[in-house]
Amino acid sequence: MCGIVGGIAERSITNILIEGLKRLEYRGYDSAGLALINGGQVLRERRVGKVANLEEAVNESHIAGSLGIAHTRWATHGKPTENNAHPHISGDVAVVHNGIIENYQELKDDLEALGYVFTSQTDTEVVAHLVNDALKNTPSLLEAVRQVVPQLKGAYALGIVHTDHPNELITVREGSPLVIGVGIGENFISSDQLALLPITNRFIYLEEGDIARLTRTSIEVFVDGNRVERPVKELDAAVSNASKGEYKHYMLKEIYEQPEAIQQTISQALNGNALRDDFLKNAEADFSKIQQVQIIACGTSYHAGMIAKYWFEQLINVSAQVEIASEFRYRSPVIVNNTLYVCISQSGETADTLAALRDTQKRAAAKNLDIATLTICNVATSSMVRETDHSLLTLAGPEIGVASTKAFTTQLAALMLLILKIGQVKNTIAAENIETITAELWHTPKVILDTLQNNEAILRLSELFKEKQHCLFLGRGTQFPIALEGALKLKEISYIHAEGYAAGELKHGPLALVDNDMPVVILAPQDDMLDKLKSNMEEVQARGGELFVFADINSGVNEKDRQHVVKVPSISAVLAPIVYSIPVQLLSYHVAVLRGTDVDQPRNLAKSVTVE
Ligand code: HGA
Repeated sequence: MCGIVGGIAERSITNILIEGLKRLEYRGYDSAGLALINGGQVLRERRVGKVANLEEAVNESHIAGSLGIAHTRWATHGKPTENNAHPHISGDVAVVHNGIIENYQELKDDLEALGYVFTSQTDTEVVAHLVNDALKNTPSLLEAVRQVVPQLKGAYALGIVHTDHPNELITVREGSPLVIGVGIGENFISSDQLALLPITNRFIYLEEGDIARLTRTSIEVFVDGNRVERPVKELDAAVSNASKGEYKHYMLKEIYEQPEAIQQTISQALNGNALRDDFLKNAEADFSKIQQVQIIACGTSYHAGMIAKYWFEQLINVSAQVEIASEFRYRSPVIVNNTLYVCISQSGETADTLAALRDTQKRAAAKNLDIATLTICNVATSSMVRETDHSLLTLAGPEIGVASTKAFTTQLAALMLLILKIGQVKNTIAAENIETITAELWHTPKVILDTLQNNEAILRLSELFKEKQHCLFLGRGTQFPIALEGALKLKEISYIHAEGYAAGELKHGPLALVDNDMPVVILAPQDDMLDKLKSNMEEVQARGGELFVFADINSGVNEKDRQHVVKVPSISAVLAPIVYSIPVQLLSYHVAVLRGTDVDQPRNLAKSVTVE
């Protein structure tokens, strides 16, 4: 998604802006630009493609300035061209924008009637012209922005500067993330604090509807024209720890970080083989009341939610539903009393999930319903954490690769902890079952480490995949969502068309696709469904399909003609989905590397999906 960086300082901030944009590259983007205010002029450079292209242009033009805004664009309105790249300028105003102005066409028609000429196809450009126009009525840039904001429909974060206002940077947060980085004699804005970590660890997290005015030495935040105080929070040093180290890609590093990440996640909740007394203590009253659970999530997080549905019902006898947030938010769902709504999102900013949450809260309030909300995410300071009653952090550390790996497996670990806690509060799980599962959770990092030993074997299998056009992933029970996740990973980073299916569904359609050229990946842990799964494998082989099986060492599934087997260390059936995520991640990773794709920043995708 688009990234914004801006700042006002005593020194030239050109390099800070470029460095900030580079740190936002993980979000995915198609073009980049920056504008600096210097000597009563807007100095602007924009380039299609990587931030490196912009950096080259800036190095050539030597533009400098102590006030400026910069942007990485992920196009929603208008192609990824230089003209559509931000910042957009109208007169002496320059604007960067993250989000969508939904009523831009109407506003554009009005502005054109007033004589404003548009040089891009973006929705963003209307903001620049509107601010320019509002400045006819007021000398104050802040006031002009305040007049424009009520005219904008949609979700947006903005950074705005003006040549005649060299001592201020105006920013707006309305539905898209934005933080202020607090410095000494300098202040900054960004859509992700990660961009500003080299300069500060002190942040103000703006709230929806906030407009802020930054000078070199002050930060004023306004809501409806009134000054409000927003606390400055100091960030944990651990958050700043994001570099590739010895690994070729962030994704590979993050795959290998999973044992530690899971250990971190479970350590916050467990004391030996018991849940800590203080774990989700404040949620106990809510948990005792709830009758059912509704999980809302997108993409990989949705797959984590699907697995949790099996677990909720099988382990603690609590009914659970899971739905894709972009559907849930628009289908007028019936909000049910005594339901726990669980949002799952790596960033805690996923636009659809956040909107579904807000819509649920609104509907519940309108009917006076008693519901509880809980977030599972990786960012303690995120909007979702702030806006739900309870939260559970995945403690995976920053995840930079667009294809989620450690965020997914730590979500699974966190969901299991949540389920055990709810079961304990509601007394629907026996104490010895909690003990058994927690003991297995502690053991999971070691099993993942052993599973990672298969890296070379999986690399060899990837060679057989690299020329393929299509692929099927099959699993049963909690391996069905892993099949979906495996297919998603392969699609995302290798661009091979892949489908995940519940293996029992094979004969209801997808079997028609199977031929000599169709690789079929099978997830075969040691569980009650293994024999049924073996029959599904026979069905594939009988039609000439080539099997790639990730199978428990004791499963009795062995190599044979057109059946490749990677043996996975034993793990309890219940936690097997966590472990079987690893081979599908490695397979996708190696296939993508062999195909020469941009593994960490696959085409057309963004890390944290903060627009619809
Ligand atoms: N709508 C704007 C900004 C897009 C954006 O925020 N993407 O994440 C544009 O298309 O330029």
